Amino acid sequence: MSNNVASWGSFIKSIASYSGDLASMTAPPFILSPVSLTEYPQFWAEHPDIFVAIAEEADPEKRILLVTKWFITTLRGQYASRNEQLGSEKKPLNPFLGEIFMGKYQPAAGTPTRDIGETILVSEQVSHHPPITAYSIFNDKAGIELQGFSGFKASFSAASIGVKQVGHALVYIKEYDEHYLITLPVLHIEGILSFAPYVELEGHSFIQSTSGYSADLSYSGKGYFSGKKNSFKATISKSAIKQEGKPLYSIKGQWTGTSMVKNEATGKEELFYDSKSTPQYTFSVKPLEEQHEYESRKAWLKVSEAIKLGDYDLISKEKSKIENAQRDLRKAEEAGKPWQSRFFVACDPRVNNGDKYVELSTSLGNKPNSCTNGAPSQQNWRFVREKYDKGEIKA
Ligand code: 0T9
Repeated sequence: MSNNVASWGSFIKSIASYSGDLASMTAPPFILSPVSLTEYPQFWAEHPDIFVAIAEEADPEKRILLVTKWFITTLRGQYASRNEQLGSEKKPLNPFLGEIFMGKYQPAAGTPTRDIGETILVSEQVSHHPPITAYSIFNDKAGIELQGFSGFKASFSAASIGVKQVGHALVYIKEYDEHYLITLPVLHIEGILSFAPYVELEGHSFIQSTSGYSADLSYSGKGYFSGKKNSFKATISKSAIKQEGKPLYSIKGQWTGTSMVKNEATGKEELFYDSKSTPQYTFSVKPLEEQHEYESRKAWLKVSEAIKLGDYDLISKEKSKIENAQRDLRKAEEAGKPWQSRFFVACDPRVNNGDKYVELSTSLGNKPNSCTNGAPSQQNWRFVREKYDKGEIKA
């Protein structure tokens, strides 16, 4: 541990004097995770049954409630799972350009579940500087699709790291030809001085639907409105823009615990979501020998093993191999064709990101999934389903 403490100290110092790319920063081995950031989109559908239930609901007012509930179910995995399972937040592997992670959600063995068909995840690193991961999760049986992209910008203060997320997520429901735009909350990392970093959410995020309904979510941690960590409040309203007057529903609780929903018209209150209710699904990827060399777990295998051994020299050695191969690829591309995403296209951003309201109908047009107008842009990515269907690499 004394070694760790020493390297943690210099790590903290390097954070304080930091100017550059957090993802590529060197951290002491005990804080390194053997998991790449391309894997993180899997948290978007840890509960595929709750995800597909959105498309099965005929009433748009209930659908916005279901979208909000599903969104809340994704937070624990995204932001608290490292802390809960490993004792602290961990620094993920910084994905290389073109890295892929894909798989399927399966009912856990022995759990009686209804047949919801296949839910598939396709995730790809579409940019290395800055790091951006694009993803899609779809279930054809239910006719529902999620797509989005994710990057982040970090800032530093004495005792914490602030992280502003870049990107957004879009849900599409085929039967109702309906879109939901989801913005991502700001987060910060606490516990740095006590060697146990963990994530807390702050500020607002929004869900806005072409049906006209919207949700306004706000987050706080210990010492704020509820005094409990991982707290949130949400209001659901019928208007798309800034919510005025009384909301239809209000929700409050902890995204790592339970939350309650109140019908503002009747005053009736009931359980909204209990995150500790047994997870029924597991995420599964193909066996390593069937994976493409760009698939995350295969590509990072040796680095991951070195991290698990805590062998710093081996970690650097194996990481360098990947980095050098990438450098050679980029060099070769300078002369010829630039690298192109396998499953996504860069396109003109028509969505404002950040914690502000976005008029979905005007900013996205009628076809948020089409990517026809505007020049390619690194700031917005769209999933191209045909590229997956016609491609060789399958989940
Ligand atoms: C998208 C999510 C994102 C990725 C992570 C900031 C962070 C990398 C990005 C934003 C997911 O949908 C949600 C959750 C957690 C975010 C990570 C938390 C974190 O600390 C890392 C950064 C790069 C670090 O690893 C910094 C080192 C830290 C563990 C020690 C101080």
